[in-house]
Formats: sequence, structure tokens, C-alpha cells
Amino acid sequence: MIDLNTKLGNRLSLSNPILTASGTFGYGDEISDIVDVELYGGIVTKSLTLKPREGNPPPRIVETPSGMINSIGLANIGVDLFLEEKADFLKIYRGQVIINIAGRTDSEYCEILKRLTEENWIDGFEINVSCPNVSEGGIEFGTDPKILSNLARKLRDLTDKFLMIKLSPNVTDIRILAETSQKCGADAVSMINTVYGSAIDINTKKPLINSVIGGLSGPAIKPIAIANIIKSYRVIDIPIIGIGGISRGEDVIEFMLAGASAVQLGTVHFYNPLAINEILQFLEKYCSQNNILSIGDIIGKVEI
Ligand code: RRO
Repeated sequence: MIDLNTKLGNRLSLSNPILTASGTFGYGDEISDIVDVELYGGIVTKSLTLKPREGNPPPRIVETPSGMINSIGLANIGVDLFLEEKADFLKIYRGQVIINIAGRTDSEYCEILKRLTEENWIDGFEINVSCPNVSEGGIEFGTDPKILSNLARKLRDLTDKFLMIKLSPNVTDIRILAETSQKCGADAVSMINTVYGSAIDINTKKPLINSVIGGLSGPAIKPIAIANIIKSYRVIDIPIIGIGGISRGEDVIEFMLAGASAVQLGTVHFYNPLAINEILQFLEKYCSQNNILSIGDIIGKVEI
């Protein structure tokens, strides 16, 4: 038997290193007829804001070569409805429950965290400071180290639960934001959120996405994620959770060699929702063929 257990610092342990990526798995309940949600080490929910949000007008998703562009605009049910409608499902879920949080101001992020940290079935938080698609409460929290550290310190003071900061690749040097997250007491960073992207219909001459520019995800961005993880792994000691176009078991190994302690599956859910089954089988096979007893042994082992 291969040991797939994964410790993310002192506050969170996973039965395996595969999580869902925020925004691609709802709150876990709706997809549970199709996918065995218990196969994941944990669920990361769609970003929650204080109040419900309709999101951006359509079209807000378009397929592109080896990927897709989204401009959902933080559509979500808000904290109250989340607690009313989704808690029952998540309370009996056996994996870890990580709530992704977004806000327009520091106090909005804090208010959401304060309310949710009381709930004993919630295991941790992913702080979204990297949404590319909203005018307020998106990426501005994740591009300026001062703004990020103000927010991260306040959040750290409010919870003893696992706290991870989700970083954007749309910055000059992601390492500075990763180091800032560590200094402010984050337990982990996750990277990367989507990469700015756009696409145009050559017949209508119109952008294929209403907001013109959105966030590119899927295998197209995998090399960008790997590069950001390799760079960040060298400068921080807290775990990195890798995100960006993972669709196969081979990708998980590649992310872990680069320095990821765990990964999140995102865009693959839209075209192969059963990928988790194949990925777990591959990890077992790869580890036994390579005499790896514990999957954690390969973290950061890229030979440079
Ligand atoms: O909702 C979105 O448009 C969105 C978010 Br919150 C995010 O973090 N990343 C993304 O690509 N889209």
C-alpha cells in the first residue's frame, strides 16, 4: 500500500493530495451524483461573499485551445444561504472542507471568516486574493504586498483553522506575495489562479466573452503554474498547493516534483469529471513502480 496521506503544515491533513479547485465543483453537493466526492482529500468551495452575487452577464465561459476563459464574476449564493443550504451535505462529507472566501474590503473578508470559523465542520479557508473578473474585491488584494499583509494578518488573528492564500500569476513576481503570505502566518499558499486571457470571433469581430478579458485555465496554463511553483518553492517553507491545468496523474507528479505538497483539479471537471479515479490509480502505480513508499517523498525533488 502506498501512503497518500498529506500533511499541510500543522493544521490540516489530507487522506490524499488531491483537492477540488474553487469554482469548478460548486459546494460539492450538486456534482455528487456524478463524482464520488469522497475520493478527494478535500473540497474547496466556490468563493463565498457576504451577500449573494449574480456574477457577470453572459457569455462568461468560452473554450480556447487546451483551455477555457471564464468571467463568472464571483457568482455565488452568499454566506447565509450557504449555511442554510449546503451545511448538511458538507457536515457528513468525510474529506476536508475548505471554504474559499472573497470580499470587497478587509472587513468583508473578516466578517465572513468570523462567521464560518465558528462552524466545527469547516476545516479551513482559502483566501481568494486573485479573482481576475471583478472590479472590487479581486486581484487588488493579491498584487500589492502591503495590501495583502494587512488583510492576511487580520484574518490570521481571527482563526486557528487552516488558512491558505490563493495567489495570482498576473503579477511581476509571485514570490513576493508568497513570502508575504508566509510572514503573515498563512499555513499554505495555493497557486495559480487563472491567467488573463481573451478571444475574438473573427466574423462578428466581437470578443467571445462579455467582459472582453477573463481568466484562462486548463492545460494551456500548466507550464506557467509549474514555473511559478518552482520559483516559490525555493523561497518559502510553508506548503504550496498547485493548481493549473492538471488533468492526469502524470501532471500531479510533475506539480509535486516542482514543489507542490498537494494539488487542485479544476477545469478537467468540465470535460472529464471522473479524472480523480484515473489520477488516484496512476499515483499508486507510479509510486509502486518507483519504490516510493510515501507520495510526500517526491515534493520538490525536481533535479535542477
Ligand atoms: O468568479 C470568477 O470569475 C473567478 C474567480 Br472568483 C476566480 O478566482 N478566478 C477565476 O478565474 N474566475
